[in-house]
Amino acid sequence: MTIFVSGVIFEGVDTSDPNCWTLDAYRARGGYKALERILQDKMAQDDVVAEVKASGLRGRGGAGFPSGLKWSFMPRSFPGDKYVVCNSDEGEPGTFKDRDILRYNPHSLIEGMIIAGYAMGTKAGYNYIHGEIFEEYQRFEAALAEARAAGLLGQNILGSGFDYDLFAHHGYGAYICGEETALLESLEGKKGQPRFKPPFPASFGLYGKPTTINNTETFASVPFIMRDGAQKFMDLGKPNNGGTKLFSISGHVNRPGNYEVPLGTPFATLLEMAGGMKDGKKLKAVIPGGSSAPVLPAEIMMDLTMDYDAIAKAGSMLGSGAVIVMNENVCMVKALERLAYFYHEESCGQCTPCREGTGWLYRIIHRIENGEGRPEDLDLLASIGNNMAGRTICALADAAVFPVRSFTKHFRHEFEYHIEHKKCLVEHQWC
Ligand code: L3W
Ligand code: SF4
Repeated sequence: MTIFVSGVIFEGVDTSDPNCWTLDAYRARGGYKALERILQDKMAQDDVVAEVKASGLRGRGGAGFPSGLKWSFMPRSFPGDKYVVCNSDEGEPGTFKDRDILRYNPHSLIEGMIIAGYAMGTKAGYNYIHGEIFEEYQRFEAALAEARAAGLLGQNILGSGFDYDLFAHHGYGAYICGEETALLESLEGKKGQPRFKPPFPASFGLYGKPTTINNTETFASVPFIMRDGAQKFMDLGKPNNGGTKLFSISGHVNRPGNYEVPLGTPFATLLEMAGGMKDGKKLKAVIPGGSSAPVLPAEIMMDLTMDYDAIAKAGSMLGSGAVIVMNENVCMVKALERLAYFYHEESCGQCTPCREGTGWLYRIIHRIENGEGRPEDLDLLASIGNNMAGRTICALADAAVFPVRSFTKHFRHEFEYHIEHKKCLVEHQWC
């Protein structure tokens, strides 16, 4: 179920209209006006970057890195090719927002990527789309064809002398290809494994050339900023947390779906928008930013606002905005077992602490869940986590450790009960 409230990207988009994605529908909503103005006025590249900086836009893929700052890293005087790349490899458990941008409003992404290409002096951009989504990939290709036919892509865009083209690339479904350097390797036709950073893609990216990678939602926010102004975008959110954010709400709520709301919206309001708790059950815990983000108990969540700083202060991450809601019947051992399996399965295997550690974490949690836990297991989990986090090429190992640490911190009694009594503390149908 997809429900959009209002905001920057989905303002005016009627998702029940099968043609809401088309160029005509996008233009009727004010689409491509920002690009036309930039090209007609021959706006200075630095001024475009400055506007994005002033908007306070932060990366919507997970890290929340300031987007304008990232754009400013692109070396202006670099003599060879440079690239803009969009990360539509949405694979984080709980996250399902970028696919709806591709499905319902693909031109917002295309316009954002053209503006980015102009601002950073590039001639080509690529959108890497997750391999497990097919209609969205086809929809994006169809939107690209419309944009090309309308002279919005290709040579001499809208008679401005600016040449730029965009290409879609369909991945194969590996979670790790959402890590930016693994994505670049995969785009180059190699095995999708992360590279060491630094060098960052800003200096050594696609084919070793300077590259700016942003998430789908990040690029799709740019047309609004360039049309309505940085200040208006900033004012929608709160200081250091400008604009709106798409939250993918899943789990035990009455109306799961995507909700675009201003950053800084109280979690309690978001929960209400999603219809409240299903079957009148009590809220037990929330993962506020996708499976890599530490879980928080209900009593902490109910006092929080949904923005990068508030969630970080509470000890978690806003991440990609995937809000996983768990009710009182969820066994936290079982939930963690499922997450641990995911990271074990998706580790690319090139770092020993991650390849071996994710397997150890999963097997230990699995035995606790299955009534074979040992008294020393919680200490063992902590020790393995300490030998993984921060010791690997990419953040997947950390992402596997964060849930283990947070689940065993906030819900330790459930793990202890499982170990001691060989059964579950909560009433449900799984363990
Ligand atoms: C140049 C520097 N560039 C940093 C760039 C860097 C990247 C961005 C952020 O991980 C997180 C991860 C997941 N010079 C730079 C520089 N950059 N310093 O800034 O970098 P970083 O390393 O903080 O993060 P990351 O590697 O992009 C992303 C978390 O997001 N996550 C994942 C979600 C997954 C999805 C999905 O499936 N689509 O969204 C969720 O929480 O764990 O911590 O561009 O190059 N000095
Ligand atoms: Fe691969 Fe894991 Fe190392 Fe990342 S941390 S590069 S996923 S082995």
